[in-house]
Amino acid sequence: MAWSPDKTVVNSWNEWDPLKHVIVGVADGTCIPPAEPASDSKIPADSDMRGMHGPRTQDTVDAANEELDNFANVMRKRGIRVDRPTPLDFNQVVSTPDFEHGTMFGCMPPRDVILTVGSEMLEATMSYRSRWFEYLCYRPLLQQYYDEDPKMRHESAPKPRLTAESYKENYLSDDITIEERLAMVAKKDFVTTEFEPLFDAADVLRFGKDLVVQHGFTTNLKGIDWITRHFPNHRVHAANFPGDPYPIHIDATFTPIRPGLIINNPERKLPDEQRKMFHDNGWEIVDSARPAHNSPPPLCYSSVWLSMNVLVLDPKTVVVEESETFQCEQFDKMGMEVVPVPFRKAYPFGGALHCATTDVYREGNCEDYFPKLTQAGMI
Ligand code: DAV
Repeated sequence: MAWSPDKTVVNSWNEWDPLKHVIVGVADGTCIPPAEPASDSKIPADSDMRGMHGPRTQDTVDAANEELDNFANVMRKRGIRVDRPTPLDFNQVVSTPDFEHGTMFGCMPPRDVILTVGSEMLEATMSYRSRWFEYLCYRPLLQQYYDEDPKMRHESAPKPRLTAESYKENYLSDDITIEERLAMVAKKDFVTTEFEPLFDAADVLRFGKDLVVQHGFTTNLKGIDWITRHFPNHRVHAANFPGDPYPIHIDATFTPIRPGLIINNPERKLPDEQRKMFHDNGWEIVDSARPAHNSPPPLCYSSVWLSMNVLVLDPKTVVVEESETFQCEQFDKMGMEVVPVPFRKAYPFGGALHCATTDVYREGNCEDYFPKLTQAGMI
């Protein structure tokens, strides 16, 4: 049966099949939360984010919303249904029986929170105290999809306690060198402990029957184990990118473009031994183009590699930030139609085009793109 925009169907198995229905975040009320155990190790010591907290200024919110609205409209003009979350008052204390934290964050990056696998939309545990209640912004939409699509599965991963037991004490001091930091990351020594399952949805990439999950600052091994048990019909693979000093989310590091083709951040290469699964099954992993900028915009959590945080609309079409000329050029040479949109003013609110979206419906079914693979696990 053909998909139509008036009928809600939740279905998305990968990162590239033709996109028909998507959620795009909003910037309203976004706060910079105060420091917490999970965040300090992820913000470089020389970042302008250090010591900052509180609501972002209205002029920056308006500028980000203008770019988010334009992005949504570009997709609507292409026939894609776009829904938006409902922001909360983020400038309020987050309080559970286990902890209290100064403010919430925002709801610009739905990709971090909601993982769509087939007909299921799963609320991730998250790993920051400030983001504990962020799923509430998506509840109106998820409840609507649940009511409208009898096959939709609305799931929520166990909410973590996020007490001191979930974080290593004094994990990093600011005076360690970048080499020391890289050595720790290469040893998979991350800020979170293995006390309880933790994962952000943006650490997961969907390849049909296979899910590739980054083990890093925002997802621990227990989180990957939880995902593995939760999706018994999938093969779940843990991946690491040792060159990344701040391994938070996989989507500025490893970006599948279409079956058989992935761009990989040249500073965060997938180690040789983890490439086997791709090479054995005819996948090509190419270095992504360099970012066009030397630094992220002011008060931005992410690195310049948001250049490769693109949204694939179908295997021949990709939305790219318009000033990322090298990335646009690389896709152009690959024979893709490049849809440029301005987005740098939205970056500080939670990332780029992949971060700012989450799939509701892509055409296609659950395929096996790695037929020679016999076993899941560490790739
Ligand atoms: O390179 O800063 C950003 C990922 C956002 N979801 C980076 C990772």
